Amino acid sequence: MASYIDNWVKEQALLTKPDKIYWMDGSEEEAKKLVQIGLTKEKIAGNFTFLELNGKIYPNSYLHRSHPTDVARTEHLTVVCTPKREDAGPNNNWQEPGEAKAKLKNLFDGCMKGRTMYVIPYFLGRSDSPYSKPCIQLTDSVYVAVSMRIMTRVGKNVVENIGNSSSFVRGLHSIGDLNPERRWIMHFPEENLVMSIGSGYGGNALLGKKCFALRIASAIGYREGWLAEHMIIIGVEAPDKKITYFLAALPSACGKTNLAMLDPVLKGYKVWTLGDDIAWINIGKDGRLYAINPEAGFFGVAPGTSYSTNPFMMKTLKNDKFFPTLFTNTALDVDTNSPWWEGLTDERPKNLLDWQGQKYENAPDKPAAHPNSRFTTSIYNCPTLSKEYDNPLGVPISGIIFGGRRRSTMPLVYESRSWEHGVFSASIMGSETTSAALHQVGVVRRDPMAMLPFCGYNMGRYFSHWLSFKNKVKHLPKIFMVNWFRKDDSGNFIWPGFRDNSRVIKWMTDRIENRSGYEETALGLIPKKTDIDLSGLNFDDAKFSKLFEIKKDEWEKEAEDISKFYSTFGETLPKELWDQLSELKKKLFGI
Ligand code: OXD
Ligand code: MN
Repeated sequence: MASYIDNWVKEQALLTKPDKIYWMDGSEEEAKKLVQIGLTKEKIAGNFTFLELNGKIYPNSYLHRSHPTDVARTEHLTVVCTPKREDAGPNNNWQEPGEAKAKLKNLFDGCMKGRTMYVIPYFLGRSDSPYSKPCIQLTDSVYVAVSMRIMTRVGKNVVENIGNSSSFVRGLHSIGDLNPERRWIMHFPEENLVMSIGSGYGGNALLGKKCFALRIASAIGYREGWLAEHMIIIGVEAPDKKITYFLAALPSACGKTNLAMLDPVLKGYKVWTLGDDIAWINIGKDGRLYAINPEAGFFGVAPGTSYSTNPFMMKTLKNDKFFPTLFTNTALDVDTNSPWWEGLTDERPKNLLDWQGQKYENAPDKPAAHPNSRFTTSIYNCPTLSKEYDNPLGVPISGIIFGGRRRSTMPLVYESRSWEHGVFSASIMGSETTSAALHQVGVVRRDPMAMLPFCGYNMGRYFSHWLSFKNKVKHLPKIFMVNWFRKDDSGNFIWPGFRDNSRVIKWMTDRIENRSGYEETALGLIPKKTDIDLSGLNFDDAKFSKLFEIKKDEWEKEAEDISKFYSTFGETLPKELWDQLSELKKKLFGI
């Protein structure tokens, strides 16, 4: 009898009508063959999928230029399909599953004619982890197939693991005709199914990432009692060699990857990397929270990455342990045949092609690399990879950091007073938007837990789920809020950020160990100037206070905005959060 996998693949092939079907085994040899196909056969928007880069500078690296209208996640075309609208919640676009499938069937019908269908069996998490999930993605893009090998654990063992079970996550993807008019990223959480058509962009097309590891997995986690979060995982080693594990949630393009590979300025401190985007969090046998990174690679934003902002990422990109590394929509330095992006070097190379392959003419408002240009590289290339990365049980979490990009209103750091207060603080997060998704850049939008675009079910219920851990976890982590991006009245960043963020993290580890002081504010506990190591920095009392200033007029607006946001969830928003908001208002305004 044919297995569920065979049957499902056959059904999708009957619908999409590819010329060939190819089952991936995840080997390096195979990856080389697929890259060769991208170099010489398969094209995107008229160009070969891959262009070989200078291996002496960036070994095993290839440049990919996407269709010019396909450069970021398209949240307005991303839909959660549940029988009841309320199950998707106001945080998601919604469509009834039957209607959605009827529309998609038309679009998928014959869409792979003349193309190869790649069958990608992959694990999110290690195959020997009790927390991992087996998945199958189908795609007609060799770029997606190669990217999935980097980002997940692709292998024949997945098919063996699934065997005759029907329990695997299904992802059907086609680039279609790349027309945004015929582009949809549709999720069916009740069937563990994703159908995505019309885009080859990472967040829309590598279904193991945002679609499955966050949207579908968050819905599974809600049903099964765990959390799928938009979080990095790091181990912070102190001079006494003790390692404290943290999770950190920041919205897209707010420096998460830099934080995941931080090179601390403080002597004796080290950061070990376990993940830069997604964490799956379970309650371990000892009653603590444990996190694994379901992914196996980095899909990071290139602009701004350099030897000064993130030396370990630069080393990762030049490491050739794992084949291959991809660059997408960066510029090309013609003289060295290597990728280039704004911020990589102080001086722009003379002879540049822009991200679309055109000769770059210097224009201040037109960057050479796309602002959302990316690199895709294996986590095993990372020199700061934690020894615990391959621990199937994950690492025990002592602190959770939430933060956003705010030029005002939010202090550099505060610690929450309790689990409920921490969940509340994370639920009111806001951040200025960036270019990781297509929308107006630089406006504040509420982005609870940095999950607004990624929570695959009603966020009101998601907040209740978070609150419920209070009674299920024996040693709850401390929750901290950060904002590295506060500006002074002249528009300059007050805090230096980057490597100096380690000073704030040191305060957090000291708070976890109960060896550091704090001061109470309306928002939560903040460090006094003497509680935080500012050695070597020029911070007088006035400048330090600016980092923590709570301005009533800003908070009046903020509280109103939060109330409006909360109201959109109606009955599903837990009462505890409204209570927390009232309490905050009382503390801030005395009412
Ligand atoms: C990402 C994102 O690509 O959050 O990681 O947009
Ligand atoms: Mn992300």
